Amino acid sequence: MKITGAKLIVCSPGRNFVTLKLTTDEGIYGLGDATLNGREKAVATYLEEYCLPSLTGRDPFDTEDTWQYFYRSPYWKRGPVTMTAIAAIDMALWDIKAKALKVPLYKLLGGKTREKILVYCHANGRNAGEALDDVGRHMELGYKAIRVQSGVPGVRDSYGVPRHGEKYEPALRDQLPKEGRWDTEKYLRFAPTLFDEIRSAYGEDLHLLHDVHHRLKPVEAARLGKELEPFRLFWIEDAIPADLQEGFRLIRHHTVTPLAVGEVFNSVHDCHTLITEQLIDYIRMTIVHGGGITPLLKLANLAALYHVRTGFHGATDLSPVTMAAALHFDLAIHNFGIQEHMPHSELTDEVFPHAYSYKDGYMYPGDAPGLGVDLNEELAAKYPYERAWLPANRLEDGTMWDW
Ligand code: GCO
Ligand code: MG
Repeated sequence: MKITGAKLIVCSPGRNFVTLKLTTDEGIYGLGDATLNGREKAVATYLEEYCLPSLTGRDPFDTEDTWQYFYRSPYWKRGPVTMTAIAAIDMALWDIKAKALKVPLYKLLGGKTREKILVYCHANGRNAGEALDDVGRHMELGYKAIRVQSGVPGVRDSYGVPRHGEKYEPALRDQLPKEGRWDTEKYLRFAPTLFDEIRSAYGEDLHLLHDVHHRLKPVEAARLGKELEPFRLFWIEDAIPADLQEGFRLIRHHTVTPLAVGEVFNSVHDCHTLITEQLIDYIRMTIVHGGGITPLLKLANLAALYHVRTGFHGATDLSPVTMAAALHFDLAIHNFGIQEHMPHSELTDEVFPHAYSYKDGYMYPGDAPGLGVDLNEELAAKYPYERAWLPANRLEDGTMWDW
C-alpha cells in the first residue's frame, strides 16, 4: 500500500480544528488531528509547506520510519507546532493500518487491558454555590470523577470559569486576546474551603480533581497540596509552570496530594526528570501535541517503570480524532490512570461522526476499524476558520503572568 494524497481540512464548527486526511492507492484513508489551540494556521502551514510533499509514495505501515523522518530530517526538533504536525501524520497512518487490517486501533496497540475507560468531566461556577450545583448535575450524568473550578471571591478572572455563566470555552473570537487579572493569595485562601464544601455535600466516593493552570510558584503549590490533603483529591493539575522540571521536587517533598502535569508538553524531554524521579503521578502529554501514537507508546512505557500513570488532556480543542486515538490508547496500555472528557458540541460531533461513546462515567472507543472517526467534509466546508485567541493573564498590579 502507498500514500497517494494528503489534504488539510481547516474548519470551525463552533471552534477551530485542523484535520489531515491521507489517502492511499487501495482506497483506504486515514485522519489525523493537527489542532493547536490559537495557533492553528502555524501547524497547517508547517504541514503544507514542509511535510506533505514528502509523504506521497510512503508505505503507511512504516510508522516508525516515517515518524523518525519528520522528527529528525528538519534538523530543528521539537516544539508544539512541529510535534502537532508530526502527530497528525502519525495518527492518520495508524488509522490506515488498522483499517487495512479491519480492526479497531486498540487491537494494534496491545489489545484491551480493561473493559472501560474512567473519565473525568468539568464542573464549574462563578462562585462555590454554583460550582457545588454543577458537581451535582454531573453526578446525575453518572460521572465518577469531576474536575471542579470556581470563581474566587475578589478575583476577576479565575481559571476555568465563564464570566457570565455560559459554557466554558477559553478560545475567544475577538480582535485581540482578552487579558485577565489574578490574585494568588486570595485563591490560596479560597481553594481549601471549596473542596471542604464539596466533600461535605457529596461524600467520599467521588473522585475530585482541580486544575491550577500553571499559576503558582513551587512553595505556594506545596501549601495548596498540603491544605487539600484532608479532602483527598485525585490530583491537582499544572500546579506550576513546568518549564523547570526540578521545580516539582519542592512540591513533592511537602505533600501527598497526587500531581498531574503535561498538557503543554510535546516531547519526552519535557518530562523525563518528572518521571524518572517520580515527581508526578499522572502525565498529561497527549497524542496530538506529543508527536502522535508512536512516541506516546514509548513515553507510557517509560512512565510505567516509575509508577506514573496517564491522564490525557481531553479538552474541546482536541478534536474527536484525538479523542478517539486517546480512547484506543487508554484501553490498550496498562498504566492508564484517567481520561479527561469535555464533550464536544453537537455540531462538532456532526462534522466528525464517531464510534466512541460515553456511558455512566466511562467511555468506550467502539469496534469500528481504525480510529472509528470520520469527517463530513461537505458540512465542514460550511464552517470556515475564524481566528480565536486564548486569554492572557496578569497579576492585580499588571505583572504579566501565566494563563
Ligand atoms: C484542561 C486544559 C484546557 C486548556 C486548553 C488550552 O485541563 O482541559 O487546561 O482547558 O486550557 O485546552 O488549549
Ligand atoms: Mg489543564
